[in-house]
Amino acid sequence: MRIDAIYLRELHIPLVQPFETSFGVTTDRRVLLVELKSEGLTAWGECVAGEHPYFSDETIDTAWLVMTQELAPVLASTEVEHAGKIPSLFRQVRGHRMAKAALENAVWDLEAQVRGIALAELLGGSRETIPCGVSIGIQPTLERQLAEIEKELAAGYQRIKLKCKPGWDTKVFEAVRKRWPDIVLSCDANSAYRLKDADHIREWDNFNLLMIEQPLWYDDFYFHSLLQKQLNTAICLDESIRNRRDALAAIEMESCRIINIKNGRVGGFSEAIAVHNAAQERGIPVWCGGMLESGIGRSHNIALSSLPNFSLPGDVSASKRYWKEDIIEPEVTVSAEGEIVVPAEPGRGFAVREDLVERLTVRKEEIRA
Ligand code: OSB
Ligand code: MG
Repeated sequence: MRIDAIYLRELHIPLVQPFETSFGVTTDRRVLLVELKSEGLTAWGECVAGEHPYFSDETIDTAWLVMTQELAPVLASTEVEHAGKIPSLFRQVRGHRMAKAALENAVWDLEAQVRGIALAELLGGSRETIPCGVSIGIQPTLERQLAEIEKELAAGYQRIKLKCKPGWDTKVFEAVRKRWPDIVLSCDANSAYRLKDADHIREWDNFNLLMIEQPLWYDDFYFHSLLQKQLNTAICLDESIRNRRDALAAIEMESCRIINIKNGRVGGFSEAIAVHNAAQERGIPVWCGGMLESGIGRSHNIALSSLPNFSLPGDVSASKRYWKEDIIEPEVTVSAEGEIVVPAEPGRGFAVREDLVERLTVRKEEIRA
């Protein structure tokens, strides 16, 4: 596959409602897209880095820099035979996994088109539909929190994940369980607690949570393993898992019993598949996380979620939860049973609305060999 040109684009798109986590509030997204041109085909990638280095140390500005200065020129001057070889092409650059993923995933998208098969099939996926959950941000009041849950349950979602932080945790779980004793419920602290909070966190064992996501430090395994020993509820790691070796360390140390896979966080589809396989071989279920993606990243997440060990509902939900108008068509929809159909057409299975992308673009750069 000869790469004719790579375009980086920054789009500004407001979210339909603010999304609050323990590390901050997002109201508008700066979406970084990769547009890959190859022999008459156009493939896409999305960089999931945030506007600020709060979830991870990357931002869309660091990603732009590393892509334009280091990664994209290397990719543009290489005749790629298989997307799975991209990680070795980028190996000289340390870190910057979200930047690498955006480019690598565009190559997978391209390869699926070239071969005329669905991206899900190219990745090794087998599910025809994927089970969907939602991640609900921290709300201004308990009433609003309950109303949001009610709305998403009515929409069919199979699992509700509540963002939490000190002061917005036990009393919320208590109120939710009182109203809905049987729904599949989990929480995500995004590293807002410390080991000294273990007694407090242990109270959550009363709420039959499916998992507690990333309660402690964003880069930790050891203290999570100490916490997991004290809990009945499974810990799920998100931020800490950067690659397959991290997954092996976390599983070996019993730092978690479930793993959230985000293809951006681990550096692209190749490593995401490696994490998936390592977890599967050890009996650890995984699910696909989300990063408030536009339709492009969302369609890539759907393809990834079709792999067999993505057995728990993911955070891959409908376009309309985030966007007034998505940049793909059709937009992503969720059935009344809380499922998304994995497209069977060649490539991503969702067309990019290039006119809309162009209108929303505020920065663009071309990279050629
Ligand atoms: O920790 O999973 C997370 C959004 C931004 C950054 C981190 C996270 C999240 C979410 C939202 O939970 C997932 C989504 O619906 O895209
Ligand atoms: Mg998380």
